[in-house]
Amino acid sequence: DWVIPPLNIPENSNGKDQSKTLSYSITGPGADQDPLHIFIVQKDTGDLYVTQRLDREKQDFYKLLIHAVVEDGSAAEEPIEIVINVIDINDNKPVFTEDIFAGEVFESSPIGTVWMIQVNATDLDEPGSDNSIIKYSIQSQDPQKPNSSLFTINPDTGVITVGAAGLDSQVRFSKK
Ligand SMILES: [Ca+2]
Ligand SMILES: [Ca+2]
Repeated sequence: DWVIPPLNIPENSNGKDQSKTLSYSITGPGADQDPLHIFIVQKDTGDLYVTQRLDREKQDFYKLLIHAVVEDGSAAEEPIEIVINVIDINDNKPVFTEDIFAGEVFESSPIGTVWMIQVNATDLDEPGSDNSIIKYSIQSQDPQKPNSSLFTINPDTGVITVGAAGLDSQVRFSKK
């Protein structure tokens, strides 16, 4: 959505100017500069088109200048600057910063013991938006002895704690 400033037509205009054909063009990154031709404008109508899928994670806004020129070559109006914001959608999954987070915990550790492990993931979607909120949970535990939920993970911080008694050996923990 954008607002185009009003066009100025002098009073007492006999209308001759209005019969001239305007020719529209756009300049700037995304048009005639790298990345080329993401936006094109229809020369005679001024309709602006996007030619490909936009990726906010590559470029989150474009600033273009729209020029309107009378076809005899004289400038009709000052160029208009428009800013096109690319709205984020949730198209990136969180990715763990490590393939394996490994740690050690003493056997017989009491419930609530903070294991010296905090898993961490990042998400490329817009920071601070709902699209990049990360919640951690444990999907599975191997082996499932002496019970299947020896550990708990803080969904917000990724800190893993001992969630049940009965640790009797060194365990290894992966992202799965
Ligand atoms: Ca996301
Ligand atoms: Ca996104």
